[in-house]
Amino acid sequence: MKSFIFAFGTIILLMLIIPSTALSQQKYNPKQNFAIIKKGESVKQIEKQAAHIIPSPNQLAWQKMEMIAFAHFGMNTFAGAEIGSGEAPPSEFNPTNFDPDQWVKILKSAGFKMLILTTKHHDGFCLWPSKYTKYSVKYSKWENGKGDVVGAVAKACRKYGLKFGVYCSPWDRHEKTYGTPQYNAHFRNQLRELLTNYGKISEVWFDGYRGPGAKKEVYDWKSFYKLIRKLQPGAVISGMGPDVRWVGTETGYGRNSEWGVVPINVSSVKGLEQSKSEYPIDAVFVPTNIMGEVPGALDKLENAKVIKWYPSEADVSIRPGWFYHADQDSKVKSPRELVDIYFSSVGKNSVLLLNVPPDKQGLINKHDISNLMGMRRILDETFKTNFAEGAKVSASSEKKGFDAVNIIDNKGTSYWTTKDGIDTASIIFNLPNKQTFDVAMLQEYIEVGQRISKFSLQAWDGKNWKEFTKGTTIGYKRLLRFDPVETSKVKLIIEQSRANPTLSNFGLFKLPAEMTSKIKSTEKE
Ligand code: FUL
Repeated sequence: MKSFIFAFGTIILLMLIIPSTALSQQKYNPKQNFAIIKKGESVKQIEKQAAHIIPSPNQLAWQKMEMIAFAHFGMNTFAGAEIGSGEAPPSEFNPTNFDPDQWVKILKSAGFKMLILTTKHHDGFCLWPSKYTKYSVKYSKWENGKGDVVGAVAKACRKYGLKFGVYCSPWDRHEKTYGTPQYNAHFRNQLRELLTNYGKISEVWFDGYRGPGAKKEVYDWKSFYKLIRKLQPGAVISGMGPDVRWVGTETGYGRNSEWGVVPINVSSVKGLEQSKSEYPIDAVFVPTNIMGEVPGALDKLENAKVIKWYPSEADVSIRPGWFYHADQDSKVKSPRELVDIYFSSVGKNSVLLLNVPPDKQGLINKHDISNLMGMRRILDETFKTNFAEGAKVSASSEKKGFDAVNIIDNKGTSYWTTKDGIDTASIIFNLPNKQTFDVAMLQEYIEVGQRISKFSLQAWDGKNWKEFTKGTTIGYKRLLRFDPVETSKVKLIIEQSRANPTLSNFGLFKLPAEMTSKIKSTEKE
């Protein structure tokens, strides 16, 4: 009995002393990644449920990358096409100076954390010597048919510490079985090669595009997902996959209100309810393009059958086309345009997927390099000093162990939140000195869900608080730009939140002069 009391006492003691942050590091349960909306549930209940849906570990790691590079490279690079017919002869593929180390070194120094390569675009030409087709690098002149672009790029990524992802187009204009039930097996065979022979793959990108007049093919998505989970359990499946959603434009510009949790289409709610799989969504997921305004808005959740953590990725090309064309060398997006895209994607709770297409030599072109480096320089300059660092922070409500000071401790692992049941708050940052800034950064602790839906920022002018910017959602990261503010005291007011709000990071920064001259209205907020 004594030992029982001792053991019981020890458990209670441990429960008291284990910091509550450790609770959030409990093992992830896939059921926390989605919710089934039951008939008769009130808006309030749905809102609370949505606020407690969390990202999977893969989704979280992916979100934290912030910037991913895309490389559209293939037959189109040589044929001068965007969507090849699948008839260009393999001999046309012949980069004269192919050097993926150059790509990776540049992309890494520009700030990208992963590179996704178009291993096969719509024309069906494979950048690896696939056993299942004669339309590949193996039948080209390049390296006498002994070369493997996928292998070389994967190797370069590993060498310089970049993650590697694969784009493999389901729509295949060359493959004869396309449009018949046999195609699914063919596609799986090709996927299996990609997922087995090239080390760790961190993202598999499924394009939903199929051109006008194309043959119809009923893709067996479920079987593709199953294969990926088995061979590459660390990969997120994007686009037509259940882990990462396409933001809905190809401009790199995300929405002002972007939620991690949105409605999804499923083939069977019952199937989902009863699933014991580690990936319950996969078997019922119906891929759909999610476009239009605020897909995670409450009225949309209310009418949904299933809602899920399904974060957005904003893809865009640095050039007008996805593939390299010499006549677009003068149309490469400028550093300032790229920075604007960064603020409008990463700064709006999306991950940026920027396409930098290698040229006919097999190199990233000098025009692209120069503008990428220009973008990096502006971003480094902007974020080099956080004026909120060292501030005294006080919050209107603070849960024990989740103090307001956590917001500026520069650790992504700690966060502030309010006492239970309190969904609004104000936080005052007393800056060490009077400062001038025109950028604010806010980050929620999305490990426990996304909650904040309305906030504003005010500055103390010596007599009164004056609002200088406001917003709706925050999510993983929200960046706001505004006219310069000079103050030593800033107040953040969280006006609405779906549950107790959290913040893991806050920053105030100043844009360099080259970004603020003749600022366009779209470049504010
Ligand atoms: C689209 C494709 O049709 C484009 O060629 C490009 O690959 C882009 C990323 O996705 O749907």
